[in-house]
Amino acid sequence: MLLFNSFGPNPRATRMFLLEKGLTIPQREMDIQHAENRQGDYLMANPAGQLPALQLDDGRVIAETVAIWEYLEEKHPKPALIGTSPEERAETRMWQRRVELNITENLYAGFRFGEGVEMFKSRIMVRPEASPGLKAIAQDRMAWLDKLIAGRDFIVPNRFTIADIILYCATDFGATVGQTIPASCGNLSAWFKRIDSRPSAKASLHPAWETIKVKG
Ligand SMILES: N[C@@H](CCC(=O)N[C@@H](CS)C(=O)NCC(=O)O)C(=O)O
Repeated sequence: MLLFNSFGPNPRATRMFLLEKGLTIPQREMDIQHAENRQGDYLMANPAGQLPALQLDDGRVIAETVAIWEYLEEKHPKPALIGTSPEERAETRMWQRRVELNITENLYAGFRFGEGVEMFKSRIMVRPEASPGLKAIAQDRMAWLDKLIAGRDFIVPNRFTIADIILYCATDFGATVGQTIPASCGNLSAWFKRIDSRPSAKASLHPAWETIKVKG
């Protein structure tokens, strides 16, 4: 297996997932700042042109962060970061979808069409006029989630899961690009500190973050 790795919150989330699992996979480093991922061999392997991607021993390439994690969890069930039963897995996937569809996808698109527009305009269709609205939706949905997680340690009750990893890496990134957790969100802020104190949180940061000054 070979993991295509880079700076960025999705590859970082995958590094955090691997650390939590205690897994080590050989890696090939890609330079997303200079769009190495948007050309040549990499596009043949992953037509979406994004990181991370996992090349299997039979040559197949799995892209999309959660698809990679689902595969790895099936191969290495312990410790479970998705779930140990159909019920637990369904519950995790429900919260994962809520986190992604309401918060993280809007936060990331708000960044790509805003602060990231110069980097992304030659890579994808960008809509700068949509950036403020996308950021506002992410903020509004964080306030929604804040109420739902009252009294909980994690996004999914009583279990650390991929929903925590996804939201943590997005909000840590967000805080360095002008999209902080709203000050009114006490539950979410406490949750963030809790996840931030896990060894995998710091250890998953890419060394480039010190230069770029963005958490990824
Ligand atoms: N839907 C993809 C998104 C991956 C993604 O956005 N990757 C970013 C890094 S966090 C990337 O490759 N950015 C560089 C680019 O799009 O050219 C997933 O879930 O893996």
